[in-house]
Amino acid sequence: MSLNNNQARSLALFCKVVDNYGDAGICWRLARQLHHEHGIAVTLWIDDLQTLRRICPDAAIAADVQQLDGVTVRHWRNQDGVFSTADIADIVIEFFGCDIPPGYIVAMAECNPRPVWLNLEGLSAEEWVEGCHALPSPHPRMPLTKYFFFPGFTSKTGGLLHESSLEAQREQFQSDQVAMTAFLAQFGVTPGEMSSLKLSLFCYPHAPVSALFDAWQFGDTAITCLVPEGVAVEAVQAFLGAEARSGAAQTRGALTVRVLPFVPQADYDKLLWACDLNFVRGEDSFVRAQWAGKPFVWHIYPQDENLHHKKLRAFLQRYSADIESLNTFSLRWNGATVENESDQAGWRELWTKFQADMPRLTSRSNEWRQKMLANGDLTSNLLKFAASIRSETAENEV
Ligand code: TRH
Repeated sequence: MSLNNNQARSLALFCKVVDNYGDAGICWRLARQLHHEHGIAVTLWIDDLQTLRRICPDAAIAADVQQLDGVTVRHWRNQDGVFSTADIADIVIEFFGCDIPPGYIVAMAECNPRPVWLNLEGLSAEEWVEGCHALPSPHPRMPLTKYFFFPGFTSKTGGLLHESSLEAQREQFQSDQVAMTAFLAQFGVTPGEMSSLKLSLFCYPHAPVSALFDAWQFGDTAITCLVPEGVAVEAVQAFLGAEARSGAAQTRGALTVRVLPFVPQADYDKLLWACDLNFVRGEDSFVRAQWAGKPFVWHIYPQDENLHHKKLRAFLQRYSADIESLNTFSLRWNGATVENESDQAGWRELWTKFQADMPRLTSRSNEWRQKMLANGDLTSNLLKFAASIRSETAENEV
């Protein structure tokens, strides 16, 4: 942990939860890392404490201000017009372009030196991201400049969130069969299921889960599919013939489906590490799957006019241009058209090809992880960028 003169000491992170868990999940992860690894005093302003509580069970849902794991968490409601320069952090981040309170911006403009103001954007593998990363956007009226900070997959972007101890924790867990078995056993996974092909499933409701369940059920590989509560509810209920409550399980043919509780964030990593294949979605679980060293399939967050299909293709182009089985499977999983696929293969065929490529996909996952690690982690990259803006500002003021 090192603090030089241009290193910020405080940071405010504003998070509006649009839907689901990713907004809270990413901000909570970033806030903790800023504090634990860089000694920054972090205030997380978040408008939805219920959602935060799903991923961080210690969060109180009725507290205006609370200390959680070293982070000050403030319930962001309508606290406008109540800010003075003393309230302003050295770095101010608006997550996914959420509008921070106008009164806070006015107080930012009155600070000397002014804070570094960043808009932390969503993750995309598209090429334009490199050109937009770190671009300044001067405020139309006030003496303030906001900078765009993009996560990404190349050294010309902000990189991906990755805690410094993650590699060691994963390696230790994955080399400890007893720990992995005990972890899964707490969810009711039996010794027989332990030796089957273990999958975790996290996707949006429109994924063709029932069709894939059919392929697995009538296939010849024993499969255990672990589904957190609330995920793919219709398909899971249809398979179980019962409510998709945590603890429910059913075996039909070669497939066992088991419903897990929605686990705290740190345990979600362990779930990814313990499974042989992970289905992930959105942004944060997608990134965590990339660190897990296991094959994964991404269900991307849907956008208007199928913009997400473009983003999915951009990722696949970077990740697996040469692995057709994964590309076809992923495109079909996301409802995107597959070029050159004359007759639409059924899920049984898609799965057979995918499964045959699993060793190759495992190697790809490990190569990719090394490549991503070489870009540096997002939190350190963000602080380096903020320090460069602070030193520029200081020079201009001399
Ligand atoms: O939940 P998501 O779909 O979240 C988001 C939001 O929809 C957001 O608006 C959108 O912008 C973004 O996706 C792209 O998927 P994501 O990003 O994977 O976030 C899930 C979080 O929940 C992640 O931090 C992991 C965590 N999680 C747990 O802590 N326990 C669990 O059991 C599971 C399944 C997930």
